[in-house]
Amino acid sequence: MSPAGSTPTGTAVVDLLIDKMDFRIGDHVGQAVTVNGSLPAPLLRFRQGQEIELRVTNRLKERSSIHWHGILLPNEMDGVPGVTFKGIEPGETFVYRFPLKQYGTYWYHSHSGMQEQLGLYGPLVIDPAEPEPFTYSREYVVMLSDWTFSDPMRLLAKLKKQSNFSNLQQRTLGDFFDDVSAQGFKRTWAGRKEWGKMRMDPSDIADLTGTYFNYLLNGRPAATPWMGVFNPGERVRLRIINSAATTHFDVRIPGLKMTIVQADGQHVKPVEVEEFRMGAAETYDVLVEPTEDRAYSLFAETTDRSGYALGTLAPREGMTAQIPERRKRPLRTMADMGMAEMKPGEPAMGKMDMGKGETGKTDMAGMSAAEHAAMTGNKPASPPPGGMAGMNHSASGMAPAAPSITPGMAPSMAAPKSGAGEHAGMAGMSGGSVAGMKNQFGPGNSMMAMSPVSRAHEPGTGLGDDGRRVLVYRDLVALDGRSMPPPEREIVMNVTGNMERFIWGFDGKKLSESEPVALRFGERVRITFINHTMMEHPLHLHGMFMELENGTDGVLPLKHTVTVKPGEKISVLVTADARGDWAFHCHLAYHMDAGMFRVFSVV
Ligand SMILES: [Cu+2]
Repeated sequence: MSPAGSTPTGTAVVDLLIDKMDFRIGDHVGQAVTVNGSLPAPLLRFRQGQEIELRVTNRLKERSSIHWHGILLPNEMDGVPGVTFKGIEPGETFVYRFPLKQYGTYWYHSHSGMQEQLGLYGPLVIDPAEPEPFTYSREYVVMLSDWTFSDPMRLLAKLKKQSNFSNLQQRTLGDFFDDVSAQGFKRTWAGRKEWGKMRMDPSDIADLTGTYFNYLLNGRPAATPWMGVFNPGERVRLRIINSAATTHFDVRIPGLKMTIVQADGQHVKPVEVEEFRMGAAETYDVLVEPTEDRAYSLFAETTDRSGYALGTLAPREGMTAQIPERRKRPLRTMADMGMAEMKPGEPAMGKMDMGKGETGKTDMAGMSAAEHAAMTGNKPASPPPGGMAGMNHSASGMAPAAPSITPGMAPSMAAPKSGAGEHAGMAGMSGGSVAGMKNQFGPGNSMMAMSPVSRAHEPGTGLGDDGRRVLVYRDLVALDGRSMPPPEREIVMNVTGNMERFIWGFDGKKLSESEPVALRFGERVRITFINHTMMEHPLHLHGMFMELENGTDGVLPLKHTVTVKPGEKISVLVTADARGDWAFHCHLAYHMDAGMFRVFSVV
């Protein structure tokens, strides 16, 4: 499959040509950035231990680059303009050469501007030197992405400029709680219709949605889906890669169980699930065994439910499968939004729907006692009385109280496994001091996680409450026999944001305001992420794997991308065994561009 040639020394050589070409969906034609005329870029397939030479020629009118995502390689081969090299000028050829130390499913993409979203992403598969701990008779790469006919840079500008959306959202929430204090809950709630008239941004789930995007599977839209053929009874391996610029997907194949065998290219203890969430840039390899002589839908629903990518697995070409219904738009919970602490028996502001409805307007769901009970596992409280003591956002009202219920927890989130999610939550909505918590991070941040904890046992917002067995990070256990010394020190990285201004960063700072994070060559560090924002951020480290401290008793899974949930505190261990300056960033392209990016300097 790979277009590789080889040199007399056995080095695999591939020529890759970056260019523009038309990309069509239905009657719509846009300009894509392609490699060798293909979107996605062609599959590159090599063997572990092989030396490879990738000669990349840029035929665009602007600078370009290719980064080999998740690959352990010499620093100058990493392909990040401004960090590891200058980038590839128009007309220039850059030769990447490095040995492949690892096995697994990875991918490659541009690290320049928004070229990645416009098509410059492709799969990179490294066959292992050792036999794998599982067998299969057929395999497919499944690449998920989010295509836009808009200019992504203009979308970013719009997100920055249309801050009034989220500005409104923030002021409105503040106003709401002020009103609750002043006139009681009932009257305030009666005014909820007014809320519907206000324009509110769905950015608490996703910055950009199906309105702007077409979701693709192997470059094909849902209307004309990609198809993979199988013989009933065969075991099929799917190498699923989320190469979307800014979209997380929930993946399932109705009628089939999926056995997860690799995460981010590395073997894990097999886990059988019916659905799993993929943060942007993550990969999962799954085995499926379709036994029936029928077609199955490979359904990758966006986490905001605004669309889906679709594929078909079938015994013969031309067969179609039933397409699942999209689920209801998920609701961020109080825990996600900073209202985690409430006293039992009080009427709960159950959950708020901050998304745009089908009408483009906003509604607020939740609030019924029954719903509250469903979410908290508590008995239904008496009918919602007026007043919401404890819900005003003054310092006293929000002061963390004694052990308390968790109003916002969806049942799945309040899963009794460890109860850890009970205290996840944020204070805030505006800068300055909120809920008695001081905003330590300045104008680049607008919320504070009140008592963040690991949510590794939770499937994530809007997932896992319909009876399916869903993968959680806690399930991931590495298969390798690695045993590593404990970390020598801890680095805390606060994941921060100011939605009002569409600033994203760490510790309240954009990349341009930051200093590199210094690591001593060879040292072991624990990096603790505290997410003060209301969004998931898929955090990606270049050059080194992160060992995810997910609470397993087994060997920690290796990840190149760790999706940190809203209000979550979770840590990774890193051995600084690769010299040089390495990029570390949120893999949501719009967040990365807005500043959620750091340089890790290993010297
Ligand atoms: Cu992010």
